[in-house]
Amino acid sequence: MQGFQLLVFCCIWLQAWAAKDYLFKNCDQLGFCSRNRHYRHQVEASGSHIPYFVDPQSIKVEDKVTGTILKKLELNELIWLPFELSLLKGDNIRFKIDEDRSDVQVKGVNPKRYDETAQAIFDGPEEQKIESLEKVEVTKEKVTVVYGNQDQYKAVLDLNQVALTVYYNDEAQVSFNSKQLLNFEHYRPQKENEKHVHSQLELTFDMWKDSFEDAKHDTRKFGPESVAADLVFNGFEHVYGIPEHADSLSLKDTTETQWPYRLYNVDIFEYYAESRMPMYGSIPIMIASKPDVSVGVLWLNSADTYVDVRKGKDVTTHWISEAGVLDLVILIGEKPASINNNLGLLSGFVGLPQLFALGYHQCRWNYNDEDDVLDINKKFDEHEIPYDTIWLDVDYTDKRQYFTWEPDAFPDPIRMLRKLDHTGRNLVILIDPHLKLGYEVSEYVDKAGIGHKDALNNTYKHHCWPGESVWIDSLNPSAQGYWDKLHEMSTENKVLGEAENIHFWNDMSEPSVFDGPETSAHKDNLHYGNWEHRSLHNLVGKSFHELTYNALLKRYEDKTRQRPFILTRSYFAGSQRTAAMWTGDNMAKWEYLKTSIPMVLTSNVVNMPFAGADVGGFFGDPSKELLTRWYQTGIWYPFFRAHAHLDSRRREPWVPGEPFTGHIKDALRLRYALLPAFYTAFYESSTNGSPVIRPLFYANPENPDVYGIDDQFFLGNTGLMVKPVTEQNARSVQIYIPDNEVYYEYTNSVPGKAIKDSLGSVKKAVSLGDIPMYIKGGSILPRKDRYRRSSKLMHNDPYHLVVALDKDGNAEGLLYLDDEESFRYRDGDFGIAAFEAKEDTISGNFVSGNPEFADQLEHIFVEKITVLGADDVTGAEISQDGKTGLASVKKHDGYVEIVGAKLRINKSWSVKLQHSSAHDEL
Ligand code: NBV
Repeated sequence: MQGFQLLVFCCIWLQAWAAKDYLFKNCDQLGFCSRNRHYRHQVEASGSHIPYFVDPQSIKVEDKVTGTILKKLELNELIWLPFELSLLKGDNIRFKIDEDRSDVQVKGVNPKRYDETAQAIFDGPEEQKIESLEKVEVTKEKVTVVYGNQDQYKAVLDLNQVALTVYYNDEAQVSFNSKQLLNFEHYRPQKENEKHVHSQLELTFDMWKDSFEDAKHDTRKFGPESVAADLVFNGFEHVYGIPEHADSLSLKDTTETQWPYRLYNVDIFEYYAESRMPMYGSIPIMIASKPDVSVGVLWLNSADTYVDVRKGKDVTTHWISEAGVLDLVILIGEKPASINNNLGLLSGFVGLPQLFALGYHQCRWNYNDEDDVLDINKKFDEHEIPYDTIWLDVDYTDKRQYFTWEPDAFPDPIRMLRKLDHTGRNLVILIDPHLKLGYEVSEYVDKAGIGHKDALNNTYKHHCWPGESVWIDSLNPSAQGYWDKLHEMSTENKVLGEAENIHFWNDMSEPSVFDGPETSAHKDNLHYGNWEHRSLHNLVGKSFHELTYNALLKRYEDKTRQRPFILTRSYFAGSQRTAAMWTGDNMAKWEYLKTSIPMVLTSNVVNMPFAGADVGGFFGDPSKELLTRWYQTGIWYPFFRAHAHLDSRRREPWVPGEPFTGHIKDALRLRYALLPAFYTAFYESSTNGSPVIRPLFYANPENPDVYGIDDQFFLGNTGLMVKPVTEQNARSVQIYIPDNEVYYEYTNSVPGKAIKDSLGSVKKAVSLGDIPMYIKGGSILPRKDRYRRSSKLMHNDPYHLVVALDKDGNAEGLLYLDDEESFRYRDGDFGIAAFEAKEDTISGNFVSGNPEFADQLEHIFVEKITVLGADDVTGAEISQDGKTGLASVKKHDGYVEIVGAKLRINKSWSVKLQHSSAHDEL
């Protein structure tokens, strides 16, 4: 479909989708959600609940505690639910409840409850995550488990209530089922349903069918099978996480609304800027923090899930999943960052991206042909604007058949790639999981039986972009070999050839099915292992980008060993290991610019830091002011890409003209100057999970006023605090200074004075060119200031250190270095430069995993040091390699610049500051 035809199709499609709420089920419309909410209301009103208790005789203590929970039905019949209480790496406690379904048989479907979500989330074999429990005490009433190197943790399972309370330093922090909302809908034959239901407490709504319009053919072979429970965060005022939602960072009270936070990956068309409706990805992780304790909950379930949040003196949450086992991990630590570290020990940390992936990405739907691509590429240079990657959306393909090129528009893609490479640039192309019927790739998938299957086990055929399509089942191990072949690096591969600068965008992988219920796959579809789609829906997108990732590892194996770059729209917990995400189809409106910040922060606090939003807004045409402000905000997204819908006008940085283009160019150059800081923040995140951009409560958990702030943040550990302008016609902004440390003005990275009487809110006047920035005393920020066409060309450029002295004249900072593209850093080819300012001396120390790698950095220097808070400095004495010398000092109001020094990054060096008085004495 081309040109006019495409336009007509899109208009019809747009109209059809204009009002879309009716397409998505709210809690009242979903059997499992409304049944559990009803149950909660009944429990709260009557004080009674379905009896669940642990059979004390069943308890066994080995590496973990195992036993049986008994659920008592109205007629006193008992249902047996095996449970496990175990300790996982990082002092994380896990509680899992399953159901013995060995007697259940449903033709063609795996009868077990799906229990492979944990393995999909964990970054290694599940067994290797388990630590042996050592201090366990069992009485008739309870099981007590003490753990942690100082016995600082205690988990107590009350056997009569099946309530689990986790203590830290003797204070109860998180409780499971203390409100008695545990509800485990066990298997029962439909005709016996009545005797399985507590008539006073339970609703039978949609147990055996789905009455929602486009889901009414759902076969629901197992009937009701939801799992639900309450989790109380004791003494916490705010909770965060459970993306993806277009909402505030601190989660809202949902108990009186139709929309608890819903986790169900869908292609949500024209989403609202503020909503608890489901979106493209989901990460079932919630975190909370108070001055001396932070906690987290990881809900190991990939089915359709709702979370109700009630805020009060504690935060009470009610988690409800449609199917699967009830499985969760409770994490506790002192600081919010310790929760990120503990999560990472289970699900892995963000994969360290190639440096180019942190540069600027230029995308639109579509760049039309090779000339268009090369023209855009050239214009960046003409305007002296740095950029790294140009993107091709769906229409680069021949009739939307992935793994083909439109032959007239892209007659020689390898030639085009070579030309891009010549300027250090890359290309990203889109590959989706739906494969148009009637061409080689879809035919292979169909015949080999590696596609999604419908409820009758036939290849699933439905509609998406290209028309009728099949979907590759990325959960089927046999799909990998075929995907590897399609991505192979070889001259025989006519599509991708041996190009080294081509990367991938996996879109529509929720999966998006135009004629499917809620725009997605039918819940009774089958995947490899005969698992119903309903139980694993939320991890399908992750399995798809992992399929691509594994194929790319093989593609690069012999030649470049480069780290794959993949952007995915759909994701799940664990996606951080192999892909970046973006927030999908936003709109060119101010409220979407604003909401992008809490959305990206939320992703960061749940260990998925490589996140961004379409700069400029996907649908519509931004005003020049909005576009400028969006670039000034977008440079802080860890993943920084501009993108636009097919119908929107061209809006590359030079299009709006002056003064807008100038401001956009300044913002882009600032992002490039800060690449060393971003790269170091990613390195840190890849080793300890700390967010790349982080909310204020990470640095100041002691200050209760920072917990609700989500329009201001820090970049990694750099001390750089930013408040992008997101209001139309803004003349001023309110900045919140979170503590009594000294903060220096650093707007647009122009050094300035310390803010007086810092703590609290300060008003700052802004103009269109301003990006309000501050740097906290005690920090050292590494930058590279030379303009280059792309990040690749900056590799050997010198550094500029910005030293912001704290009240005592001290500061510290880090810089991570490696080849910026390959996995060789894992063999020791990396270095860390640690910088310090103390007692009037600034110093650098370098450690490397490999002396040969260190030697390769021989020609990389620190050429400039800016010192904020030291305006009386008059001289600087340099020591390096046993030699000393003097550097020039330029004095400014409030800061000094030390220039002309060539300090080797791979060696130790120091710069002694001389003050006017000291100078006089000399
Ligand atoms: O491939 C076209 C678009 C893409 O530009 C966008 O970024 C994705 O989120 N894609 C969705 C398909 C549907 C667009 C209405």
